[in-house]
Amino acid sequence: AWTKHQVGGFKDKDAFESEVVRHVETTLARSLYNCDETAAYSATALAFRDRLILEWNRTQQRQTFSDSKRVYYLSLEFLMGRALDNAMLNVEQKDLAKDGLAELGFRVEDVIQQEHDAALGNGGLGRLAACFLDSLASLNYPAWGYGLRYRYGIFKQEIIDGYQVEVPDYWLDFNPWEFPRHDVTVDIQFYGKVLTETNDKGNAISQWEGGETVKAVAYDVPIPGYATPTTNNLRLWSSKAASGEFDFQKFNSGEYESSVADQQRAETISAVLYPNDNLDRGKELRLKQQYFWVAASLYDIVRRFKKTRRPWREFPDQVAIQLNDTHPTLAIVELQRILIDLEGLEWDEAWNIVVNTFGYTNHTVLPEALEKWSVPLIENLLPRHLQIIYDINLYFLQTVERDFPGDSDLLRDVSIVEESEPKMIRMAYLAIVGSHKVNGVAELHSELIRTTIFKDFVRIFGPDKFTNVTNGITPRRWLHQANPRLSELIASKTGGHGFLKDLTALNKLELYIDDKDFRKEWAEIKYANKVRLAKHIKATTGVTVNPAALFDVQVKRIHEYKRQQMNIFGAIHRYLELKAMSPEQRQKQMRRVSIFGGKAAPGYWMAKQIIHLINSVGAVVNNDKDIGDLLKVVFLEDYNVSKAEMIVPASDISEHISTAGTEASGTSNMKFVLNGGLIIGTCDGANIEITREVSQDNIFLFGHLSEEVDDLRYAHHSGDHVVDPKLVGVFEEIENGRFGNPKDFSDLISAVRDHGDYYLVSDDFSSYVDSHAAVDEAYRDQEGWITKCITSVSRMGFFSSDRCINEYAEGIWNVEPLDTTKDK
Ligand code: 26V
Repeated sequence: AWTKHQVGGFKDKDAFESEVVRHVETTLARSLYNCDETAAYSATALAFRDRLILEWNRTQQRQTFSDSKRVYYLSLEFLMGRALDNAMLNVEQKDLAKDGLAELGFRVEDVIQQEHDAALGNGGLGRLAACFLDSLASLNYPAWGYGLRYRYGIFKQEIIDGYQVEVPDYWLDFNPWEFPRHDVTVDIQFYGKVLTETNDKGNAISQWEGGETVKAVAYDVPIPGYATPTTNNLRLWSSKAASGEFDFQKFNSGEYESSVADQQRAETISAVLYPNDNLDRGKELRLKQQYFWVAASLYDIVRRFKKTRRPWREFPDQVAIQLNDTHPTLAIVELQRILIDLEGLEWDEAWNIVVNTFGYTNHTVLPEALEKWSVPLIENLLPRHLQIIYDINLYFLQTVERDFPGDSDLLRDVSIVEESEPKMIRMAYLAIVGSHKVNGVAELHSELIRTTIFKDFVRIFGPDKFTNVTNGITPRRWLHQANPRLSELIASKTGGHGFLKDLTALNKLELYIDDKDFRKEWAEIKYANKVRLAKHIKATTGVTVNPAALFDVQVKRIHEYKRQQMNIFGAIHRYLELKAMSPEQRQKQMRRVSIFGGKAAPGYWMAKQIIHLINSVGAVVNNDKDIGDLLKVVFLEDYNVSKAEMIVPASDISEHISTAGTEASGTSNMKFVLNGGLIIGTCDGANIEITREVSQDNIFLFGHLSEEVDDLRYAHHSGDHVVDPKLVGVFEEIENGRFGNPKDFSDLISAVRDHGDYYLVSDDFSSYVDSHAAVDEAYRDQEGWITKCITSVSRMGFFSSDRCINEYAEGIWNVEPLDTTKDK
């Protein structure tokens, strides 16, 4: 039988140490005497990387020889965070590394902190992809991720005078986790024209002659599974100029500058991650990114399939491709093009293969986030693809006309081509038509897409094509790594670390709910996590917060639909109430720290105003002698994955307060509860399923339901829209200049008061305030609170991304894990 890390691990601490020393002295060319923490990090990372890559090799061999079906997860974003801690924990050798580093004079925690986050994503969608890679490897699925190797990840956020300032995130100076594969390249075409000829059978044969070629170079990132030899691959494509005679000629004929310019233009494709989340702006460079990445990935997948020498009809038995939102939808068109133009298959046979290969996951219902590309743009950049899209649409609309004769409204509504000026290609519709399964990411969201934005497609394809796979999170990073003490405490009560592989084992904790020592240690761990966060707050903002106060956290991308504005209005309301009290009354109140974090898209004016208001309120409240510890308001700069690992375990209550029906799932809600924090939230996304699991008694729900939203919005425009009186009081104080120049915040107020309050801030405000009062009362009873927390954690097993990946594997991909115990 296998010892778990026969290949990947170090024999012992000394073996690890000598590898670190070797890397310091040779790879880094430094002496041990001037080895600082940065060098210690580099050498440790290189030492672990060396071991991982041996396992990576064996995994690839095993998967190739077993000839099993592979999953390809196509995502424009992988929000990975740091890799070293995760690698150490997944190969179960962090203790050994800790001891080894200690002998060399370093603390493992300090060494880990040296690593730059791999921040190739915006928020939930990118982090979900990262959790999925961890689960796929941990469950031994043969799976690859495909993405783009951005030179700049999501920008770094600085807060200067209360305003967000964006700083570029150049992260590739030293990245030990990637392996350039200069031998794995694909030439990608753009522009050009389509040549159509008629062959001897009288069939039209189309060939695309590109006008411009860019080279895709593969960079591989090993993805270690937890406590398993499986190490999967994440392949990221980087763009560079296709060096050919053309360049060479230019160069020799003295056009040095223009040949350099060509190179830079090519490299621009993978230069930067688009920082919008939930907003589609239809920029040509973004379309170029999408096709570049999709074409390179498909070439790679097809090349691998061809090596098996199977007939094309077996492609879907070997390959499952999952589309993470519509961003990779061109893959559907590209595979059809490969099959008909390059491989000579008939349209119907090819299309059957395509549909059986792809699955599409929708992550949002917000109309402004649904991708559409203008026909002239596609026609220019990808002329052959536009023809194929028109043909896909034609055949699709023919089946609709056959099944629903004479329904011209339906034909117009479901057409992949929107008849606007200019015409637009609706990418979600193309993804639905080209996939065999479409899923939403939480029950409510999946129900909403079936009954609203995609309802016509349910009529056409039947209900079975549309399914739900509720999101999950990896307990390795979001419990074991982020909260090591809690992980150990849970292990001590549940019979070891098995819960990290089967999270439902958490239910054993319910047996200890009355165990005094257990409860005491539980409370101590939460307190210690709060102390650590309090130190970070002090060091980064200068604000002193009391770790005994209730920590109330909202960290996520800043967006009106997520309603950080309602949270800060609530904090202002709390402040005004405290100010109005007598000192005696005040002393009876609960202490609060209101903690915010998150990035605004650089062009999102309202989101930036929200950040400015939070900081302006903090500046007043935090320096008010009447208030002291009773209320602090802090904004944490540059929220990212590694900060989340510190913030999440320190929360008492976290806010998931989107307008009902707008947050597809949310995943941080799961992370907070798993770490022993409670939630205040709306009946939206996965909050609903969290409630089902932990029970109504252990969550603070408020606000209108998604069924009510349309009517409320309609009523707002009927003239008699009244703003909640408490909120009126808040607006008055802002407009009095209590928090600085009121003009800076006037758009936030008028969105609610004068422009229809689209996100229902006023409608939900009083129940939000009441719900916070209930939180205070519950927190006053510390024993009752701890009971709620332990009970909730014990019931969170469902939200492991392992459960989620198993559902995709069975219901969408039809793939099975590989038995890793069979190889010698
Ligand atoms: C859309 C677009 C539109 C084009 C420009 C750039 C861009 C970048 C990202 C997106 C994706 C928006 C969808 C999204 O992030 N959805 C989030 O997905 C999470 C994982 O399923 C889910 O938990 C969140 O509720 C959902 O908002």
